[in-house]
Amino acid sequence: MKIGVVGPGAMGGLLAVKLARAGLEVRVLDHRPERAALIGRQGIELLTGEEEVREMVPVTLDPAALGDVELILICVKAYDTEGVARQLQALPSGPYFLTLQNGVGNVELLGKYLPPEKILAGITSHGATSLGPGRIRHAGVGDTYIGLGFGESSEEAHPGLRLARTCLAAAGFATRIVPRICSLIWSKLMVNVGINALTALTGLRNGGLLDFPATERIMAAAVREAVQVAEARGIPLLFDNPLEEVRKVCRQTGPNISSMLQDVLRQKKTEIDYINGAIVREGEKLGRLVPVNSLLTGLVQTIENSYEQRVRTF
Ligand code: KPL
Repeated sequence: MKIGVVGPGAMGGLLAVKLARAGLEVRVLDHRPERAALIGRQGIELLTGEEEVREMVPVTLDPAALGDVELILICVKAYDTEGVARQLQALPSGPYFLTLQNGVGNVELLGKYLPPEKILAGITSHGATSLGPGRIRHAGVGDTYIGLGFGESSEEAHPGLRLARTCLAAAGFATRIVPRICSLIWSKLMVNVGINALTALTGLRNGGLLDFPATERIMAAAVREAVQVAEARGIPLLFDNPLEEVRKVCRQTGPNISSMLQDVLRQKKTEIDYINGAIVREGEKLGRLVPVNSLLTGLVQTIENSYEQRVRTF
């Protein structure tokens, strides 16, 4: 089976290695020439506990090289989704596309350019940390859920969902097909709303957020606003108590450096606009004030736009 992986960052790199080791024919598409050249020379190194493996995977900068794959895993940051979708729209083979990205809005962006019936979406709680270009730590095993990007289906018989589940299972990602992926994407959004911006602003690891009453209060307020927006939109969440779920993830991933804090530490753009920023946009559409999410969004946006100007020492 031929599989494309777009974006060999933490999650994409992890999946590329796992799929290749399971015997699937993997092709990786990158947009960063230096990283692609490095991976082409050295492969991708994956650290799991004490174990270290290196897998040579073909990497390309040319989307046309994915012309004959059956499934493409979209693993880029949310702000690159639209560019990738535009590049992939010309592929002749009509593959399925599966997004496993953070945040909301990715399915809709893919749907602007790619056939909606070919778009699959999912969430995973596998943890992956980028240790540098082509070097990834598998930081934790978790559940993975997939469903149709558009519409609802519990169809175990859906060929795209079955194909995606088979591939992910081969990679060691135990995967369940669910009828309404939108609920899951929003449920994961609650976790990211409660953790990512706060860790990026405070520099704390996920677990550290629970050590301080002030961060706990802000987390509770941000999640409350997000839950109200989900309710107003009629999106049922998986958890009876979303804040307790966020706290649970903080405990379970205590030593983890959230993806947004990793971005800020590397002075990169973050996914704030697709996480807390998405709550702000949805709140505006509904005529609801979400002041805590607005504040968190504004502060992280300021950081990501001012790396050059920031005072480090004096
Ligand atoms: O998804 C994550 C992220 O860092 O983006 C969490 C669940 C917060 C784990 O760190």
